[in-house]
Amino acid sequence: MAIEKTLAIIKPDAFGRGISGEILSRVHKAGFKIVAAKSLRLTAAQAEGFYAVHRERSFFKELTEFMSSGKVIALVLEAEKGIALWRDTMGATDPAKAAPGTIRRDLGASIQNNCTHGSDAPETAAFEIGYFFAGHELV
Ligand code: FUP
Repeated sequence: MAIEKTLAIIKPDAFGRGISGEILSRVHKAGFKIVAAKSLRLTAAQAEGFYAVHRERSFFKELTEFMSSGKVIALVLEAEKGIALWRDTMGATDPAKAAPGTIRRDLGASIQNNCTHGSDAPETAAFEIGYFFAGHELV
């Protein structure tokens, strides 16, 4: 058994379009336990810190402006092989390339406005969960 926690974000495009409930429904249907959840609006600096690994990428400014443009819901999800399971539930980064039935394919509008975020490895999950949640919020 490899029960893993992963950090998911319902991004500003999805929150603003009122489809957070649809996404949470898919979280449950995929078999996740929601360990923690909070709604917040990131500052520009907080978005830049979260995506620091992408600092040199051409889309960094646009991405961090978008991620600080409105409220998000940050979630800690837990399941067997939860990191890969959430990546599979979301689908590929670009909704046009995502598999049918995935969140990004069904609900995403563009590579930037792709509805959700998910950690891509155990190390990034640990960093990203700690970025949004204190230890006492995860018990
Ligand atoms: P993912 O792990 O699927 O979220 O994708 P990446 O870590 O590669 O990219 C992080 C975010 O940057 C994506 F969710 C959307 C944004 N992005 C762009 O806006 N343009 C690109 O060309 C690639 C990524």
